[in-house]
Amino acid sequence: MMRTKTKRMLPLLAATAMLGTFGASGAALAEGPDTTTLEANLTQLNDSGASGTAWVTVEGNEVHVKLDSSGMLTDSPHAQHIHIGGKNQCPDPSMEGTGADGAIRTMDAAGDYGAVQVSLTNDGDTSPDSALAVDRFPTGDASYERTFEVSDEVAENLRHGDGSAVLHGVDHNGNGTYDGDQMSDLDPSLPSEATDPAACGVLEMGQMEAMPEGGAETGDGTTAGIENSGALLAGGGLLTAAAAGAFALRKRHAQK
Ligand SMILES: [Cu+2]
Repeated sequence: MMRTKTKRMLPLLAATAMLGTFGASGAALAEGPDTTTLEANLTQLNDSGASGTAWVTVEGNEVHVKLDSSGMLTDSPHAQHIHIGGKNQCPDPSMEGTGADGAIRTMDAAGDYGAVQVSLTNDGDTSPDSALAVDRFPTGDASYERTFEVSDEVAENLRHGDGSAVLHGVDHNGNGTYDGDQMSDLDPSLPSEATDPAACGVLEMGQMEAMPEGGAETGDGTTAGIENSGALLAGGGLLTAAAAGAFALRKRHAQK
């Protein structure tokens, strides 16, 4: 379990209050009385076939995220974020976007889900600066879990129930890789497929019981960042390689 010394020494009074709020199973997860829990059911955008579930807890500036996804393009990196702002909602999946054949591109839905406020990276920085740090995002379907710190503003937004979990990367033409002639509206060096939203779910105030068993066992982001720094360096060339591969396969797209 991820427990700090402070939590172990929780006064009996607080422990009793915790039991009252969450019941026995909630207390077993060592969440304090000031913990906000959120859950999002992610459904597909762009006919991606992707779906997922996100569980988020916020205590002070510490955020714990668990995010399971399925139906994502295999072996390809998927940027994943918490967007905050706009109407704090996901776009209508049938909205007409600026992408090929009306595909929804990331900025098309900014008025719905706002801007990237948290980058759900595997390691290192989680700020909007890492929104497209492709070498630090999961590939294919993922069972993601991490604990990290956010700014006061982001923590407050999440505590108010504002925010949406968004998964990116859609293989519109079904050829198994990110390609196509249209470039990303976030980074003109990437195909739009690499950044188009694949699934979105609004974070809603949830119940602690919804967190799967073992949910809090592996989320110590404070050491994960250090342990994985070697892997981070090793993965530095991945984005470039992936982009090169995508361009090399463009001709296959043209033959479609
Ligand atoms: Cu995003």
